[in-house]
Amino acid sequence: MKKVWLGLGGNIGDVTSAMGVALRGLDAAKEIKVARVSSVYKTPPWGVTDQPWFHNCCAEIQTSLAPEELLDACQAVEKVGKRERVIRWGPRTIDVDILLFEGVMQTEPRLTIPHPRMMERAFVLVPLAEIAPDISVLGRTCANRVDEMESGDIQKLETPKGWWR
Ligand code: A4P
Ligand code: MG
Repeated sequence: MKKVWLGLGGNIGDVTSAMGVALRGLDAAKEIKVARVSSVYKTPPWGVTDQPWFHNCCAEIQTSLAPEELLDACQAVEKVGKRERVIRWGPRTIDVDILLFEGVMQTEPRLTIPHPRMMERAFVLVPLAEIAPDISVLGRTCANRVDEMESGDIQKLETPKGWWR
């Protein structure tokens, strides 16, 4: 089993429950175990800024799947959340990205690991730092990178432990 970190988010409808559906869907696969999930955060839109705020969280999972197989599983649970791809970086019900995959670095059109934009995104790093502050990406720890970012707008929501179950 390999450790993998996922980033989840969306800004249409009840995103917290859509993220719960996605995480339970992944956890139901026999090759995937959801090990830790961060709190839910309300985050200002990054990229296309003229759209509603997002809800985001990060999760640590363990999996025996290969990276591309895990991407298939993530895209399958996105479909359950009725995600429609319309505008790049635009509004979405639920998006599940693979951030880091233990022992894997690759740049392929279908799957790049580590996620190419994760280190510039407070909406990824703030929840990730909650569950994995010491993890390092390209020589930088998550917590250390968050410290130098503009992340003051991000709000941690009061979510009970195990909110996603
Ligand atoms: N792909 C390549 N690498 C990966 C990876 N590590 N994980 C490919 C997942 N997918 C990966 O993604 C396009 C293709 O990327 C996939 O088919 C896969 O083969 P997509 O999800 O279809 O398209 P997208 O999400 O519109 O584009 P992109 O560039 O992935 O957008 P992001 O990076 O997901 O950003 N602001 C806040 N506050 N919170 C957010 O969650 N999200 C976005 C979307 C923009 N602004 C946001 C947020
Ligand atoms: Mg995406």
